[in-house]
Order: sequence, then structure tokens, then C-alpha cells
Amino acid sequence: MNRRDFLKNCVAAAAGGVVLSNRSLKVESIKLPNFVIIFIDDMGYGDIEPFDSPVNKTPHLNRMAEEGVTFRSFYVGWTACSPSRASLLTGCYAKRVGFDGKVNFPGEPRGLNPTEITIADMLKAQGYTTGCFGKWHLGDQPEFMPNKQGFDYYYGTPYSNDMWPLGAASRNYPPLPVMRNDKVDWVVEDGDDQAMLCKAFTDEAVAFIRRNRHKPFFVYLPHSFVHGPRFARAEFMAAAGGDVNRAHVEECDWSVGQVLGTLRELNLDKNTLVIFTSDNGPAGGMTAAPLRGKKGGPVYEGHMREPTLAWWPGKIPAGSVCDGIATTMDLLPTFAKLAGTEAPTDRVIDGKDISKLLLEPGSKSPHDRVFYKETGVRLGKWKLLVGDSKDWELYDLETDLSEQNNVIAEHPEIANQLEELLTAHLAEIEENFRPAAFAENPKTILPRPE
Ligand SMILES: [Ca+2]
Repeated sequence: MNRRDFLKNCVAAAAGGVVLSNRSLKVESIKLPNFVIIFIDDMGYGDIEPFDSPVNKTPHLNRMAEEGVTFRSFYVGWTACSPSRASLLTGCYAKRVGFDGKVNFPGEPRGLNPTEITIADMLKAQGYTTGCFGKWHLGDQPEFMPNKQGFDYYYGTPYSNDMWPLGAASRNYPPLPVMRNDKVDWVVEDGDDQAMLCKAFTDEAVAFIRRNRHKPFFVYLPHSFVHGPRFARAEFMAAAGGDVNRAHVEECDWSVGQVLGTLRELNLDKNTLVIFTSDNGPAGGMTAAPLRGKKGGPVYEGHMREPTLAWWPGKIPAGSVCDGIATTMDLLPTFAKLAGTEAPTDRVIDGKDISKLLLEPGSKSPHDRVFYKETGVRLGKWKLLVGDSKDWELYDLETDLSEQNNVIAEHPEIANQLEELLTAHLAEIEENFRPAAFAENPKTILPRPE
């Protein structure tokens, strides 16, 4: 789909009814699948039981894994919130769409460029009803918010939950609003309010699914949990023996249970693809074990490889495991394929259609490589990290998943080959770069304290 076809579809979709581009008329007779993305904030590779957490109890995620596929080599587009989200929604490396390492702060001019075609834009043009429930973090100016980026409905916080008056004093943060579409619904004032965020986003997402059960829908549920400051509801704190980190993970698990349970109850489970993953490596109190790495910083596996499950009963083979490389960038082209349309063709999209990996998890990944920000590349089992401030590192992920043994001295030719791939990748991004957008006279949604 190019931008002209896309806009044509948007106009037609706005006129009502399910609209399909000419090329996809053949799917008119089949039922379009629903899509749900549950995107946790700052959860690590080792924080849930399907990824061997010895601490957190995650029965709903366990069942999701037993009924679906566990992706063990699934990557996000950056090591921090805003760029990771830009990557997921556009199907591109964050840098390509103007999101470097920085996250957005309240009242900043930068936002995801409205000329980008998000997953929501694409599915809306295909007749889907689209909802975003949770942390946005791609610009808090009106023209960058979810309703302007393909979402029919929005309920959530415009940025991180630590960007509130009780956060870093030097930032003088304005009050943290929970938005309903373009209006402030309520304000997060204290720890008790913070503790409600997982439930609030979940309840709204579940209500949206119920309201839209008779038509194709897309739910994007980017939780503010398990990002700090962490507060959890009393019942989860009690069950976790007072450990708020554990309570946070377990409430995320509860949220998954609410969503999957609703889909089962409404008999939508066989027609809905649900993806569970996290936006970047673990922040304090969470873990990437057995991977090395955390949130931000240099890019070991734990920084960008996330605990990922996909669930679509009857379509995805139950209890399967996929070791092939897959990424959040693949969701846009994959959903396009499954919804009978195509990803944008008038621009570079980095993601690839992984529907075959989903439906046949033993099949070959369309990716033989993945890039880690500007400083790393994996090709098959080999992983190279370069940087100005440190020595290059080369790891064999097959024998050294935890990246403990730098073997660059033994394999200089492999390091050189990988460095060439990285250099070419960065040059290509520069050539096909699409900037973020910048608002004139940006304002915070609510005024800063005096
Ligand atoms: Ca994050």
C-alpha cells in the first residue's frame, strides 16, 4: 500500500463499513482476525515463569505459553520507552523515524511524525476499530497523541508514570493526567493512584473488546507497570509477601488473564492474535536472567531481547517454541498480511512478515540479522558490539548466551564482516531517514506547579 491508496482507504473507512483495498478484495469473505498487543514497560527477559522466573507467579502467562508460542529471540527497537514504541508502531528501527535514544518529557516539541503510518492507521484503513490503553510516550502535543495516530479511542497516560510532581524535583513536572481521548479524565496524585494504573488500563481495554466484539478490532495495551515508581494494589502486595516488584509482575499477569478470559468468554479466542512482550530490558528490581543487560546503556541481549509470547488458539500450535529472530518491527507487516492488506510500500519498513513463524514456529525466520541501536549487530549466532568508549566485543550466542566470553581475538574476520554490516545499515538509514515532527510553541497538558 502506498500513501495515496492508504489515504483513499482512510476516506472510505471514515464513510463506514469494512473497507478493503482492491488488492485485498479476496479476503472480504473471510473474517478478519482481531489483534491485541500487551506491551509491558521495563520488564526483563527473566521476569515471568515461561522464561523461568523463580520468583514471580504468572499462571495466566503460563497458560498463554502452553496454548501458544514462546519467542526466545524476540527483540525490540531500542533500549528505552519512546524509541521502542516508535519502532513497534511504525515497523521501523527507531532511528529511521527520528527517534534516537532520548525519551520524551512533558511539553516537549518532538512527536511521532503524523506522516508515519502506524499499525493503527493501517488497520483502521482496513476497517478495524482501534484502541490504545496505557502509556503513549510518543509526544504529548495534541497533534501527536493517539487519536491523531490511528487510534479511534484512547485512555491512558501520555508519558511515563515517574513524570509527575513527586518525581525528579529538578524537572518540575506538571500533574500526570490520565487522558480519555483528548480530555483529562483524572490525575495521578499519589501512590494509591499509581497502584490503580494497571487495573484502569486493563478494565478499559476489556470494555473496549466487549463493545467492539462484533467487528474487527485492534487493542494496543501499553501498560505503565512495571516502570517505577512501583505501587501495587493491596491484594497483589499481600500475595507477593510485600514485594512490590513481584506484585507488579503478578498484576501484569492478572491483566493478561482478564484479556484472554474475556476473549474466551466472547468466543473470540479463535479469531484473535494476542502478543505479549516488554518495551526494553529490566529496570531496577527486574531481571534479564540468564541474559546480560538491563534498561538503557550498551546493548547486551538483555537490553533488547524481551520475554515474548503469541497466542491464537487453533492457529498457533499449542506449547510451541520459536528460536528464530523476530522483532516488534515485524508486527506491522505481519498484521498487514493477516488482515489481508499490505504494509506501506512508499517507504522503507524494517520489519518483515513473520506470520509463518507464528503459525509454524519451527520454520525459518525471515531475519538472519538484527541491529542493536547504533552499536551492535547479530548475524546468526554471532553478535558484535562496537563503541567509541570501549573495546569491541564479539560473542557466540549459541555457546555463550550470557555474553561472558569476548572471542574477538579468535575471530577478527567475523568481527570485521559484522562491522561492515552495521556500517552499511547505518548508512542506509541515513539515506532513508524520516524525521520526527516538532510542534511550535509546545505546552504541557496541565500547567507545571508554580
Ligand atoms: Ca520502558
